[in-house]
Parts: sequence; C-alpha cells; structure tokens
Amino acid sequence: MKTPRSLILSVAAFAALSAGIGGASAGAAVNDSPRFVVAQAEKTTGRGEGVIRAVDADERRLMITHGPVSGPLEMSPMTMAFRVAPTVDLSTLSKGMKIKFTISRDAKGLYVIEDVQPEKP
Ligand SMILES: [Cu+2]
Repeated sequence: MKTPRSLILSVAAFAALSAGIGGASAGAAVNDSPRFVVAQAEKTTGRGEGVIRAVDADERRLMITHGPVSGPLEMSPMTMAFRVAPTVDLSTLSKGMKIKFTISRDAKGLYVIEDVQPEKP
C-alpha cells in the first residue's frame, strides 16, 4: 500500500511543482503587462533650445531648428516639426523666435512639445 501511495504523492508533487512553475511564469506575465503599460504611460521628457522656423496654428505644429536635447529623452541637433501640446499658447510664438522647450514622447513614440519659453533677449 505504501509504495503506490508514495508513487501517487510523488506524481502529485511533481504535478504541483509543474503547475507551480507554470503558475509562476503565468503570474510574471500578468504582472509584467501592467508594469509595461505604466512604463509606456510615463512620459519621457527632454529639454533643449532652438529657433522657431514656422508656426502652424491650424495643425498645432512648430518647425524648430534645435540644438542637442538632453534629459531622459535625448535628441541630436536638427530641424524638425513637433506637435504641440494643448497647454502651449501658439499665439505667443512666431517665426525667428529663440526658445527653450520641453518635449516628451508619448506611448506611440511621437514627440510633443509640452512647454515653450521664449528666450529673453
Ligand atoms: Cu529633433
């Protein structure tokens, strides 16, 4: 009687161990998903300086020639168009203006200007 029972227990223990391992990785996958979403939702930002080349109020875009952007979010100097956050008042900005700006990258990997400060002359 002992041998079959211990065999059954061994099988049960093995099954439990296997389930445990499977459960652990399933749990990790479940835990990873929300963390991944949170990481994507957290905004990565960087700061830089540049000159406004064009203001597109209709599309809410700024064409900027910018220097190196530093912070968690980095970018090499270049001229490019940025989407502009609704909090930025485009009416205060014009072509040729020197600015300091903060950009972020959203979950889709798109850059957005979050803040613009005209440089004081
Ligand atoms: Cu750029």
